[in-house]
Amino acid sequence: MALRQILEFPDLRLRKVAKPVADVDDTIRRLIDDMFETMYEAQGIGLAATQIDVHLRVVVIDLQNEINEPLIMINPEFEVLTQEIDEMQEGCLSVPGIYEVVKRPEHIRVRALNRVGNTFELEAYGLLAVCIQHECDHLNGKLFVDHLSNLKRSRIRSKLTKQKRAEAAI
Ligand code: GNR
Ligand code: NI
Repeated sequence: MALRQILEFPDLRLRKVAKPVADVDDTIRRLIDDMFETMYEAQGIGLAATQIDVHLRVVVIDLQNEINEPLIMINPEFEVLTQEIDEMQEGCLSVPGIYEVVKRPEHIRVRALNRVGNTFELEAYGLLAVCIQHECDHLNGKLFVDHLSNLKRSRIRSKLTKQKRAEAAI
C-alpha cells in the first residue's frame, strides 16, 4: 500500500471528469487500498480517486462511527428520493481548513459496484448522503466550494493560494 498526495483547490486537475471503471481488477483493488490509507492518514471520512489525480470513478467512504462500515463505490450513480434539503457544514481534504454550509437533497439511493465488481444499492440519509454526493461531485470535477457564492469561492481561493505561497517560502 502507498500514501498518495492529495490535490488541493484551485489545482485544475480537480476539474477533470473521471472515467467509468471498465473492469474491477487487481489494479483497481490496489488503488482502493491506497485510497483508504491516504484517507485515514488525512483523517477524512471520504475520498474520490480524482483527489489523488487518478481520473477513474472510484470512491471510498468511512464515516468512522458504529453504524456505517467502510464503503467502496465504483461507478456510483445516485437518484434523489425526496424534495427535502439538508444543510450541513462540509469540509474537504482538497480544500484544507475551510468549512462551509452546503445544501443538498437529504435522501438518496445510490447504485455502484463493490470491490469484486458486483452491483449493490444503498439508501442514504444524513451525513452518509452528504458524503456520497460530495464524492460524486469530485468524480464530475466539482468541489463543495462550487455550491457557494462566487465571492466566497474567490476568497477561499486567494486564502489557499497565499497559504501555499507562504509554505513554499519556508
Ligand atoms: O473528511 C471529509 N469530511 C466531510 C465533512 C462533511 C461533508 C463532507 C465531507 S467529505 C471530507 C473528505 C473529502 O474531501 N472527501 O472528498
Ligand atoms: Ni472532498
